[in-house]
Amino acid sequence: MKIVFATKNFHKLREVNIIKPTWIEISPLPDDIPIAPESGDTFLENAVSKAVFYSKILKSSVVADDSGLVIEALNGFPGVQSSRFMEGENYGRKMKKILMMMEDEENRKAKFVCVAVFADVEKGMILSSIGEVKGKIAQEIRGKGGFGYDPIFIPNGFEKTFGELGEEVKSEISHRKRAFEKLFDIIRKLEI
Ligand code: ITT
Repeated sequence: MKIVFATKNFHKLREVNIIKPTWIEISPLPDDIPIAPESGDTFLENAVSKAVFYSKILKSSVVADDSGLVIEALNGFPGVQSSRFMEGENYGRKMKKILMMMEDEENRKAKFVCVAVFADVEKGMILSSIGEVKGKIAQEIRGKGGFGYDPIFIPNGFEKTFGELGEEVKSEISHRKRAFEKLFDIIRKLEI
């Protein structure tokens, strides 16, 4: 089955290509396509918005992902704002800022959340699935692997950050793996 992964983030595309089962063929968005609106307050609203927007334009089956880092002591921040927080700045600066905000904080609990959505406007279908990985915020930036906030996130059961653990471990336990595994399973069972 052919599905377009509606993302402008090539790291996500790479990760989903590792996660996906062999019966699914993922293709990227064409380069010259407009950017979908992302004005919702929730991961679900934004993921649905992206998937429906691109399925309508491309007239095909599309998956999209809206995801982010949710920090308990910061009331869920940066959450759905993960990408837009300090927009234009690099992730080194964004992570430093988060570590400063967490400086005297003993509660370092955090999780990565991913909502994966399948949409096919012509078939009138939307399916969604959520995946989470719980962990904590490190005391400093560690590792060069992954992307985004990976170098400050330590998943439960490990001492290293996602930035240090590398894509083999991340692709087994990540929020994205959990969300897309369930989503692909539903798609298979429904025989779309
Ligand atoms: P698309 O909307 O085009 O898919 P995006 O990067 O803007 O790309 P989001 O709006 O879903 O995607 O924002 C997700 C942000 O959350 C992402 O840019 C990272 O900052 C963070 N994030 C999500 N998943 C992550 C992961 O696996 N590792 C590190 N950071 C992650």
